[in-house]
Amino acid sequence: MFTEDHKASLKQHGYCVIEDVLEPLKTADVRRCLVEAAAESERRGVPTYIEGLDPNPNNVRVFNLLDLDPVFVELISHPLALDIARYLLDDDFIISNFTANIAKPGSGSMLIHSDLAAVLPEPWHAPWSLNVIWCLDDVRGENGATLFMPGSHHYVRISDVPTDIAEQMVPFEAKAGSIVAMEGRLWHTSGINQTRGEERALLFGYYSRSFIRPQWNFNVGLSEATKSKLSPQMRHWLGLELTANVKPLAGITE
Ligand SMILES: O=C(O)CCC(=O)C(=O)O
Repeated sequence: MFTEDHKASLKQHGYCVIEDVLEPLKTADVRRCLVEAAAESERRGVPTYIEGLDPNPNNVRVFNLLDLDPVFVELISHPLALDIARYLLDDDFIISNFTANIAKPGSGSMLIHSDLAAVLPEPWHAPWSLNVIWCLDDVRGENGATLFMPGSHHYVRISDVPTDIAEQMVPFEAKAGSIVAMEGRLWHTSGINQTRGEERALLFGYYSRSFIRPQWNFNVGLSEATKSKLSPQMRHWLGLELTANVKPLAGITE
């Protein structure tokens, strides 16, 4: 449940942790689907390691999740995720992307960034985007938990980012089955997985206000088979209709 405390934390800290969203069996099932999705992505020729994004291949990236298994369509439209999106972004949001990052032992940190800065030039005056992070494993500092900079959701410009930000970052802690909701302005990076045998699998459901260009072109990424199973509302959120990510004008029906 998305409580007043979660809302207050999002406002004050730029994130909140909501526990026990997925039951253990469901979490394990989604994780199994993710491992299969990573293999299927490779089979389709979409690599799971991107040079320049991560320092080495121990970060396994899975793009285009929505076309790889229906369970990911279920999660991106999970009522709780939608509640958070509506609260932070108003009713006027779109689905910008849905990806995964499995940090295996030996994985390193990517560039420190904010997700809003990745899609919108400064100044950043409002929380115009949101990442709903699905934790498929227990997440803690040692296994590469996402590191964030406390208070950084108040940075308006690049010049507000301290030069020693890397030394001040702290890890999210959350149990498998939790959601970490992180507003788009919070500066963060992936942690270093220092364990010997523990993987850290996270899904990143990215939502933004509709005036921002989505990160992923679902028109190209989704097969006709996947598209045919989507509701009109999902088609709108994914920009599959004529008006793409533009809020439909009164009088124009999609
Ligand atoms: O994997 C993580 O902990 C963070 C990933 C991330 O920030 C990104 O992919 O933009």
